[in-house]
Amino acid sequence: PVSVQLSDYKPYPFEIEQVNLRFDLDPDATKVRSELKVRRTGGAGDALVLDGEGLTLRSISIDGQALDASCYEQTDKALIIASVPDAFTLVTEVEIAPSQNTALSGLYMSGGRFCTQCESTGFRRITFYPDRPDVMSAFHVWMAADKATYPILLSNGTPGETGELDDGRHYAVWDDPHKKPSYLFALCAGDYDVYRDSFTTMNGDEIALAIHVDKGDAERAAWAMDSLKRSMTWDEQTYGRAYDLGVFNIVAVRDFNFGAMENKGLNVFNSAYVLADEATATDADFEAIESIVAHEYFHNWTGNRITCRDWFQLCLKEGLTVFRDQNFSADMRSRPVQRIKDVIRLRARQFAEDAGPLAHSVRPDHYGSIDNLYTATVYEKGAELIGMLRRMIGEELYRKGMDLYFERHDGQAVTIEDFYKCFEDVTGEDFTQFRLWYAQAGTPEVTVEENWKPETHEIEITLKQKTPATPGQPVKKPVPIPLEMALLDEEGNLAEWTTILEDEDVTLTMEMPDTVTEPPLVSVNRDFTAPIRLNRSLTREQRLAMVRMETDPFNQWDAVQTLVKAEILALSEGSQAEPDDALVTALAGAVEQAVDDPAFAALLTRLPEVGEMFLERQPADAVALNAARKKLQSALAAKLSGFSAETLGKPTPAPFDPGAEQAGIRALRTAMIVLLGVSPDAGAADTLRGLYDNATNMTERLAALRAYTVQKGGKANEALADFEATWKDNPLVMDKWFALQATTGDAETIKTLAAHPAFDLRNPNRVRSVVAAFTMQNLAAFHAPDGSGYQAVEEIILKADKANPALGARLLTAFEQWRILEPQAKAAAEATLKRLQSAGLSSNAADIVARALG
Ligand code: BAL
Ligand code: ZN
Repeated sequence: PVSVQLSDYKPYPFEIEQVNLRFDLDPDATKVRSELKVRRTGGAGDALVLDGEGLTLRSISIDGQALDASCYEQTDKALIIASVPDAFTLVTEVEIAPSQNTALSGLYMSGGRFCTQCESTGFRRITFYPDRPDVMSAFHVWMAADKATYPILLSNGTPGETGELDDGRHYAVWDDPHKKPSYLFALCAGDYDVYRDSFTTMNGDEIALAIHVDKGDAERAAWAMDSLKRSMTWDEQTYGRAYDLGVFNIVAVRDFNFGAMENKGLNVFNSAYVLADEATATDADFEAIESIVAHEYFHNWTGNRITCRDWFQLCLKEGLTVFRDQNFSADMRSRPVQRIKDVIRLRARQFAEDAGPLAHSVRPDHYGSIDNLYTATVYEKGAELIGMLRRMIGEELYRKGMDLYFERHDGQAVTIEDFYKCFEDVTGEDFTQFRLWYAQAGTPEVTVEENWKPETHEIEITLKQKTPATPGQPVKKPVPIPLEMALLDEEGNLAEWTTILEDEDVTLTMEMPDTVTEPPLVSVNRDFTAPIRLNRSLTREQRLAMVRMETDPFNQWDAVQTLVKAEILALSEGSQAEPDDALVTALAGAVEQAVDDPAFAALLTRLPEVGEMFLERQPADAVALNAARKKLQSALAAKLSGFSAETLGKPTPAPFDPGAEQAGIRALRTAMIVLLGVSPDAGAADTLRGLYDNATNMTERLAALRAYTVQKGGKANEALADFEATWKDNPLVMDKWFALQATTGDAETIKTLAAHPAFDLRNPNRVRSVVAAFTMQNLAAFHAPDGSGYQAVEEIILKADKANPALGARLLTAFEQWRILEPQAKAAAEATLKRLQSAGLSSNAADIVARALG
């Protein structure tokens, strides 16, 4: 695709003062009438250019006068009217076919109901419009549909008049008083069950809350509703932001490209992130629902009231809103555990992206396809940058800066520069160098060198930074890196401070009291203050001491991770035949010691995934890493067998509660179940089968089934069939069934799953449950040296891409690491990418493959 450049930005030369939309809904032929009140704000000679794709134009008029075909030009992407007055009303009528829309962008059908997805460029598939975020307007919507099939008609804002029409049709009016860009438009129509509640804001306004779900699913929306109300309270208490409409609607749909979408007053959610109860959802699901409901709700201020000037600024709303939802989750649960989980995700997804051919900066200066910019870098690294900002200026000034941002830019479409200007104004500081974090791709590496001087009781600490080259950015400048640091001995912290590493290197000299005769341990990047990779040449003894002496929970966990990674590498490379017993004993000891914080103890048992090991040493051999990981896990299982029996011997908490306390206990129980899956104990399989049969919640049932499948291999079919028979009518649970097999099986498993009658290429959740589960979480099979893993998914990806380019492109990102693989897998991956490239991909998918091969 042609690259779009940030430097080419020009304001739209017209203001759209009001948008009146009229929808006659029909799955095969929906009529959309759009009336735009337009006023020129740019040059007298500027043509009116409206985006539009796949629209059948039925009529067009200006101020009531039909336009002759010679007055306008229609291309496959736009409607261009060369000469227009300075102020006028444009009316267009178009026809679209939602039932044919498999891209799930624009207006489409899901489960027999109408729904929309307009971010980023879906609105142009509904009507002709300047479909860009800096054109903000007031929307008035009238819609009509068959009443029996579509009894509920929803759009943004507040509901107005409703009534009956001829032929069994009815209509509804919605008005959104807040000006918004087209990407926040939404419309849903169908027959739903509704879970209702209400919320009183800090201003005393009563808000009607409603979650619309499939028939029979209403009670499964209770947790999402609870999460919504807690989010509303949190945003009032933490950011002083109240909700601003009388109604807040959520609609759950099964076919959805994103996790959810923040449309003004009408959030549309992937049903996976709405529906949950103890029988059908795991604790991870409950946690994801809580954070995604919060994320979409928080967008109301960070994204909707203040939006992005252009899509290059996507991180302005996404990074900031992820930062907000992560802090909400930390407040709802355990802050250290949340931090560790956020970092696991960042390292697994964003660090990999930053180190590969798809690396891009948090605010890129060009893109080929906007759909491909919804990345871990924009979201997760974007969130880390806000976290660093807050650490550097402190909570109080951060809040002041945010207050100023909300006050100064309410109702505007702005840039990263506008955002940082608010913080410059409240702090008096200059953030020019800090903004390099937004412009430079790549994960900075910080090398730490220590020099203990026993004569003077001084420790010299040298910190050096270097950001590796990334595609198109061979040379990087130093960025400001805030590092929380401490010096530790057996008694605890000797000193604690924050260093901001601004230059390429700095040497700090710390003088210790005379009583300190041994070199203290240097604790760096506590709480993962900066999204960097640390290079340290510590001995195993020093690292073991770190596990024992660390006072920062993140760094204690990370010290364990570092040791474990070194062990997996040694085992995978054959420099060590068996896991080191001292290490396994220390690890098991750390787990047992953390038993009072079961969620943390569970994290200590979690060994780095194969993908997380890829950055440790290259070329990466997924098969060898997987075998090594399993060996270590098995040794840990043996070491913890007594602890495991004790943990699992206690009854699971009842009655079920999805909150952090019980979830922590279940996390430790499921960690023990995972270990049983690789336990050398002869009775492990039977224990797992018992745990599966007797589980009272999906968290433990699914964990037991998975571990049983790992233990029994192909002999687990009976249990898998039992699960399928029980849950065949629940698509979300069946997604888990597919994913479980895709993550534990091989290429043949993928072929079998793809041939299953319930495999549905049109449903992104189902496709992801097979393909993404396999390519992202089963790397030994995906990167099999004979190329069988690639072959297993190639055809499915091609077919998925034909129907849904956003999905096809996303699935292809799994190939991003191909260059660092061992030679056989590397050659097979390259050949697959080249075959795909010549097979006729969508432009979204072609963009990913071209960059991957680049
Ligand atoms: N805006 C797209 C979905 C999300 O990030 O909330
Ligand atoms: Zn978002």
